[in-house]
Amino acid sequence: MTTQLSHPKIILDTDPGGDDIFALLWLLGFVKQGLAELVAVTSADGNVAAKRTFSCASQILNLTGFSHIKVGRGVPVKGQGLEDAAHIHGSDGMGNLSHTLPAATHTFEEACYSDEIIIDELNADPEGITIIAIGPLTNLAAAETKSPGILKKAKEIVIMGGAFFCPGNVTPHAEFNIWFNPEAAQTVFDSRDDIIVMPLDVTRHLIFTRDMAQAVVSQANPESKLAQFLIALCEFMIGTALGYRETTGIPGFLVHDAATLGYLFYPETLMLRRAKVRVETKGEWTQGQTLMDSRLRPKTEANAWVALQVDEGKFFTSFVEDLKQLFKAVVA
Ligand SMILES: [Ca+2]
Repeated sequence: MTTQLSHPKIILDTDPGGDDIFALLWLLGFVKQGLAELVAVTSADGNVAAKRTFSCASQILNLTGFSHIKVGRGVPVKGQGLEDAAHIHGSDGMGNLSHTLPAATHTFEEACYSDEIIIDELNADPEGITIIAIGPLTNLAAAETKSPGILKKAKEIVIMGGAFFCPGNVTPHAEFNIWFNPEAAQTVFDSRDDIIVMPLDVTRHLIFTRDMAQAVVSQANPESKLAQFLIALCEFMIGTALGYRETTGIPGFLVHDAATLGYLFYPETLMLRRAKVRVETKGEWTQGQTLMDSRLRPKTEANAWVALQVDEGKFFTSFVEDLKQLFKAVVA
């Protein structure tokens, strides 16, 4: 495990998604403060279809003054036909709010595929780039399949995915990102021995509330599109989270994907366990389940560090304060 406390160069692989948007905004806040560099956003098929996640990423970059950052188009998932998560995130992945924002400036049809961007960037800067993957792992697996060994060239790979000692969120046993493409997830876990994992075990404690949203926009121009968007997206996500009883009745929603950035910038908020992670790719009832051996025996061939505890108070103190800085700086 390499802890990066200064200026990481990041590829964000994402399937926006309400919580993806919060993670992207947090990351852009670090970039704005000169604490990180965003090399590319590689969009992925997942919460909604690839074309929508692409334009969502483009719209958020455009809104925040980062339209120069390249966006990759998601690699199609084999055997498509899985249920997406539009019922949680809205049919546009943005709480049905995409029409309130400036249009996308990147063109899906002309964009490079996400796996090509990952391969090219890792080859151009071996050991220099951290991949934050907060969607199904289709793009990363496609890169590894096309160019075996390529994922080892990343400085670090941090993913949001899996559920180890708690229920899943898409089936009783599986978390959405892993369940959506279990073979891809297994490919990524096989690619190196130090994958950093933020599973539901920690992200189910990360409840973002209305009060936090109000704090984030408190010093921003209240008329700005960004401030209004954040408040409206928060309301939409709270509505669906309560409907699905994800927050045990607390009016808030889970910012699963933001856990990855918590790890990178505030590692003291998390406790990680060394583990051999396996993905169920053949289960009748357990497809996409993530497993680790918890027996008190010597472990061999560990492939991951899995977060199992989070100090959510400390986590949100930093999350809200950093977002405030971004919202103060962006006037759009
Ligand atoms: Ca996501």
